[in-house]
Amino acid sequence: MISDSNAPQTAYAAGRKIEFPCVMGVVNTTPDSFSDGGKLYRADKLDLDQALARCETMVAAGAAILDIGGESTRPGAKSVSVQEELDRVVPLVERITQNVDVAVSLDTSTPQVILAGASAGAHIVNDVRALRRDGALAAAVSTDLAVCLMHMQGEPGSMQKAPSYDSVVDEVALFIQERVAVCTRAGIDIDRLWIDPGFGFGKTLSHNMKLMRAIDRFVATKLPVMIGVSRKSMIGAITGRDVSERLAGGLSFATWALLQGAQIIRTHDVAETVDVVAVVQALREKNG
Ligand code: PT1
Repeated sequence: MISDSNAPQTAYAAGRKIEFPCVMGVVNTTPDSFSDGGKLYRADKLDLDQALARCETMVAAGAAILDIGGESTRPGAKSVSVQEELDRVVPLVERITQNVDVAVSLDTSTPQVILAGASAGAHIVNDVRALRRDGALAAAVSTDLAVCLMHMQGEPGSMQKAPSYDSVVDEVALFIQERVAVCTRAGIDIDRLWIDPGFGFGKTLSHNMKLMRAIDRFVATKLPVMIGVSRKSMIGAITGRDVSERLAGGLSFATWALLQGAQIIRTHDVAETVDVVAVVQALREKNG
């Protein structure tokens, strides 16, 4: 029942050791995030002090990684200019790496953000487009960042209009396998690669549930598996809850994913998810 996988228990990201399983805290620098849009804004500008305070709270709560995003990728989100994304992400990454002991992830598809973020001390690039944007692969190759390759069908603006698969698990697994091959051929060491089935990215509830039931198949690749379901509409579709009331649903999915061997849980609710990780790890202790 509790999978005894030999999936990796640690990874190195830009020289920083990360122990699995772990929690990645979501830090949105966008004014239009689906769950906490604009809370870090004052007079239409990202408040860096307030953003850093949010980061420190998440690290105190046990986040091993902070995911810094300057482009909303929720369903229907609008794209941003490169300059706007740079302005939102890079100063905050600098502040974090200079002040907080935590791994920093760039939630971006933009080559300029990958390069500037790496220079600012980031450790991971988390790309919902799996380095398919022009120049992104070359940018990642030129750094020593770990790379999370996520599956998405379509683009955020339209991806939920008509998601369609013959076999969603096979197709997502094949896509990830192909992107892993592209990355390793381009010179990214396999030890730098993480994978994510991309919950809610061009998927119906049924697609999401099929993927969730098959997490062990992604774990079997031996690459660290990341799961992001925090506050998403798939929880709302099951529980009937509004976005502010989806904590228990998200923790339930996190528990399931961890028991299947998932390594990284991406969440807005760090303290609660850290407790879930602790309980699952306690269940795994054979001598306890
Ligand atoms: C994710 C993820 C992400 N999710 C990774 N990065 C988002 N690696 C941003 C909804 O249905 O799962 N993995 N970066 C946020 N995206 C969404 C998607 C937010 C769907 C909300 C929904 O409500």
